Amino acid sequence: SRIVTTQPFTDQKPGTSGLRKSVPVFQQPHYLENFVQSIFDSLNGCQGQTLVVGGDGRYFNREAIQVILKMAAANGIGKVKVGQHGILSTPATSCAIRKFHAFGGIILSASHNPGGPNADFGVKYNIGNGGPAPETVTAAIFERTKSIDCYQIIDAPDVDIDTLGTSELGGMVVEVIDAVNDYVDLMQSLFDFDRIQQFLTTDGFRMCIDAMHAVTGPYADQIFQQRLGAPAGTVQNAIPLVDFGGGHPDPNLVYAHDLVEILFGDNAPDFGAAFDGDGDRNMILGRRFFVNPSDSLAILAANATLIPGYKDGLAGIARSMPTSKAADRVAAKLGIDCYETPTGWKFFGNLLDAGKATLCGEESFGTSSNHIREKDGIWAALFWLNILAVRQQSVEQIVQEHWQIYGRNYYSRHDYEAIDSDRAHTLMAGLNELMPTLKGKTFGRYEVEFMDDFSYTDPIDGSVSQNQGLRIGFTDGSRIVCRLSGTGTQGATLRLYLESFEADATKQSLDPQVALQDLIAIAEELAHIRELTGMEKPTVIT
Ligand code: VG1
Ligand code: CO
Repeated sequence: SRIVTTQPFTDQKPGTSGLRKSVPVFQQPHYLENFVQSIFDSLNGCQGQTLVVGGDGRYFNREAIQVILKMAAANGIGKVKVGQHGILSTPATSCAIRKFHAFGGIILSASHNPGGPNADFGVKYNIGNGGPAPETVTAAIFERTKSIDCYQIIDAPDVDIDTLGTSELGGMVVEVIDAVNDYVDLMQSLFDFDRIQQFLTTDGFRMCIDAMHAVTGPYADQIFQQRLGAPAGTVQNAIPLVDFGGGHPDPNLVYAHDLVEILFGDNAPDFGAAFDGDGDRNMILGRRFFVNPSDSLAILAANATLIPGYKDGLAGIARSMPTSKAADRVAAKLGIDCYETPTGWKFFGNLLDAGKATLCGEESFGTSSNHIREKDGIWAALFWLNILAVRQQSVEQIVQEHWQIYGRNYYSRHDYEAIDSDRAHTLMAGLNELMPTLKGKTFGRYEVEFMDDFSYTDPIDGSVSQNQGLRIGFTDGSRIVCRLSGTGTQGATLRLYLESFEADATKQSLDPQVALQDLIAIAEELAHIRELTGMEKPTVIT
């Protein structure tokens, strides 16, 4: 192996989910290598062990995999299992790490960010439980990037990653694995495939699945069309493309417009689902009906015992702090705990490992369970389909019945994307200054009960994560939350989260933007968003 001298880059701090930068940044000489070597240098005892490597197929995926394979060999890794064609969805990677008892894995993805020569790329390290590295590990990696002066790599021709099977690379074994099969087997062990198949093929039920030209195409084709018998064409945009067909592979009402048009159009099907770049997010739609992700988590929890994999009930539920409290109401009724964690899937890992939570969710279109340690888009769609097949009701009916029983947590997130960083920090600092004085103040019918900067103490290992978002809580349980994104690559993205509760079933059918208009106005009054961002309205409203 060859030792290459290098100099540190100062900007290799992993964010909410790995290191994300534009492709040209990653293409700078030594940039990727420095980060990968910093990962290896931060792992104790990885020599001789197995790693899983794959990505979402975006531009630079294949090149990065070759570099990682040659560096892994030089660093004494025993074996790398790599997804065929370099493809593995984030949930499939988590599944593989667990199934093969690997030491960890490297996922190449910038998730919901666009791909292409001038778009984004990312690298994420997952630990042996299959989940994103916790903050202790990402902090160690970042520390290492600041002082790194050399990396190790072997000189060898590129490895064939398109043919299944095993080869040797500088003393390391490379095994090219089928990207889809292990994951499909896991799904089949959790859900009633026979029942869903019958539902999809004989009951006149119609659906549309949008893979957004990202990684879930092959998975969705295999599961929905091949195994469950949905007609060809059910999965659209099914071919993964390096630039996602020029789209923004983020399954929300703005970026998944193809699917939204179909589900809100004439002769709309009964069910729609879209997934993001790396397959860990999901958006669920009914006929002319949007399911808010926070509601989705609560509804999955309330219906879990209808699903074979969860028939014995849930140990607990966990949600990220900005996610609505709809899941808390289900947990209370079930007599189980509901945990509130900072944004980012890594914070669920300990709760899942300790058996304290079975289902987890984030308002950002993320839901999953203890079957892996990542969020899982296709899993969420299957969960919904299994519920629909058992209950024989529409998506809308199921959501409305849920609200009648538990009340409705009106919820919305407003994103202001790619705003000037300095302005974003000024805005947050201004809001922060209100902290000592806001308690007890009234705004119309809302009285401030507290304002704080969310801090989380992990109940398993006692680690503390501070500054996870500014929260303003009102005496009636309503909330305004504000934080800056940790996944963007251009300027800053401000996220404003709004929530109020409506127990009265006759008042549950408002547009959330209307139901939340007073809170939206209060947020504007306190944070001066329009003035400081220079934007008249958010880029994305969920
Ligand atoms: C966003 C979401 C967060 C999610 C993260 C990674 O982070 O808000 O809930 O876990 O993306 O998702 P941020 O810091 O931009 O708000 V993914 O699918 O991009 O790995
Ligand atoms: Co993702």
